[in-house]
Amino acid sequence: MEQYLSYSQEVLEAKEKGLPIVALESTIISHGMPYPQNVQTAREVEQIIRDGGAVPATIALIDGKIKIGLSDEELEMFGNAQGVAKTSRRDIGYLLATKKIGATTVAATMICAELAGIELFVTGGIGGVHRGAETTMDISADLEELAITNVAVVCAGAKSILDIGLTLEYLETKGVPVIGYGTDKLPAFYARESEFDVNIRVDSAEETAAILRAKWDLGLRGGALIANPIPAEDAMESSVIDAIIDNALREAKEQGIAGKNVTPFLLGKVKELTEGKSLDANIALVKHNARVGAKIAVELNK
Ligand code: PSU
Ligand code: MN
Repeated sequence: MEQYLSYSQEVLEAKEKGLPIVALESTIISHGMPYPQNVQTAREVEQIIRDGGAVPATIALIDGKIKIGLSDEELEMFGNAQGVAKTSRRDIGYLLATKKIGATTVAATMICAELAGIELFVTGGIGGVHRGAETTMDISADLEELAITNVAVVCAGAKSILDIGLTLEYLETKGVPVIGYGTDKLPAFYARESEFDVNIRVDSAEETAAILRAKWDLGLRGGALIANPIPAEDAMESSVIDAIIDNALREAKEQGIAGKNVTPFLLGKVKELTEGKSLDANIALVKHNARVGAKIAVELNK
């Protein structure tokens, strides 16, 4: 297995010294945000994690290897290059064997983080059960990964391009803890709250780490979702964002967008229709998640 893993110097040293490490995904860079804000955000998020006393490990597939920790040039390439494959669980073997460049989704990043011995992963939003999934069967592989892979994911909840209620039902069925970080309601990404209750509320990193440790000590397989609301000053009005998401969903349907292209299409449309306001919110919430994620990683490492 080790032949497929390639660590950056920073992550290698962190492993040797037993420092807390936080995994980061690369699909958010290649397919979740436009250039150059994607690369700038990726760098700032890494720095926030360092300032929080942990070591960042951005994960991607390059030249037949799973890279754990990217160089500055590699971050730039993922932000700017054409034809970077959006890589989920099903794609990993193919991309490694053909030495193609792959940006890892939440699912693929969890797999690679577990292989590298990293327990905590910070991102913006996860995939979920899409609206209309009762006919399209569009359910993100991220949810199945949370069921089986032992990595906790800090996110800002689920955005309403998804069916939030069905996403929570799916996670409940699969036994995935949904932890509200300082909130009783599942956050809705751009907004601080949805109408749905979380499974557990926590108010500190210590408490979060204790829950994760007890679960894993018992051999209870799978991850956990730690849902951290966007800071109030960066949040968007639910009515505004919901109307825009409805428009984006209609366009996706009209254009017959399907499969792995659905989420990137919707994210791009939402950004266009909010004239970039959604991008500012997205950047702010990812940074906030990095702050919280670093704290939890430090506690988990104690
Ligand atoms: N949600 C976001 N930004 C993102 C994604 C989701 O707000 O960048 C990306 C993540 O990489 C996630 C993936 O794992 O989209 C889910 O894609 P799909 O719905 O096709 O599983
Ligand atoms: Mn899908």
